[in-house]
Amino acid sequence: MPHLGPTDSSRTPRFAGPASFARLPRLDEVGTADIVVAGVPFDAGVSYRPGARFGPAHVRESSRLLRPYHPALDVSPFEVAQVADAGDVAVNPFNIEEALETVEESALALTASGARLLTIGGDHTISLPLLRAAKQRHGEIALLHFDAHLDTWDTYFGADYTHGTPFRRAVEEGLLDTEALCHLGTRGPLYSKKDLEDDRRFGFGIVTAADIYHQGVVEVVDRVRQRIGDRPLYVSIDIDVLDPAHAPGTGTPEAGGMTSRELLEILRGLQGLNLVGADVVEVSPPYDHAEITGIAASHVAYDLVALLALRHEAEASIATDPEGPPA
Ligand SMILES: [Mn+2]
Repeated sequence: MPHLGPTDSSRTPRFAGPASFARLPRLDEVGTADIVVAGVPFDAGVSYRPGARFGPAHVRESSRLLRPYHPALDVSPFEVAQVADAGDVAVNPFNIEEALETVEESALALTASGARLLTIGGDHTISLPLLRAAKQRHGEIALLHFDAHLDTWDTYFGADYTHGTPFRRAVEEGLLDTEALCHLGTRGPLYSKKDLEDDRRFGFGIVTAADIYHQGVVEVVDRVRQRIGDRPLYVSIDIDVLDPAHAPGTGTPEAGGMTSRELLEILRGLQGLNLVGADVVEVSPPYDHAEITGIAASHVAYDLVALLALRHEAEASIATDPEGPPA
């Protein structure tokens, strides 16, 4: 059975009709999918600018121009896998802990069939329940965390669950494989040097935005691949990892970030790794201009879907042919 792909843009113009991600079918139109895209419109965990609750709708609207063939990865992700948009998880905007439970339960339900999940946030708080679900499915998880910030702080105003604390909680809860953790793109001022010491103690390696500039994408990809190996990998992308010139519409912007080209090239370098799930978070449309941030986020999400589809295709071909895919 061929997979149901996006709406045909030669018959229905791209700007017409409802905005699902990449104009893909809804999950209820296809029943089950190999890759599920879901939104989590939640921003009750932010410390500065709000607005990420409108992120999923904005990224979908900004994804109308995505086309079905990915030339850099040589894959038609919507052909090799059934990809579908599951809509938004309805989370409580007034109770963070209840919201986290809802996200975890939804992630488990959406992956019960074996589907891989790409989540569009929402603020970064949501990565914690997504990692809890991923741990239950795959065991301890390797993490590549693209962000201007460490997000391993302890508390804000006494609150444990915020968009600046998810990865400290994740380490404390034993969700992560502490041999295979890396931040990429960090920069900007910290509270004190202790922030870095704590972070190192949790097991994180750091590739700063300056490292990416000085070493270049190829060397960075090489370092990262050695660290991750074939462990089950989760990729979490805070859109503020991009310079504000490439992503103005976000909650806590910092100068001196990577370009969208650098981010996409690093992602393409992850081809073949055992990617089990991913998120793109912190898109805040009220601060966006001309869809700059939305377009960056939609392309980043498309590359993640392509990586998930390639992994799905490789595993499906091993399942049907024990000799494995042709080299
Ligand atoms: Mn973050």
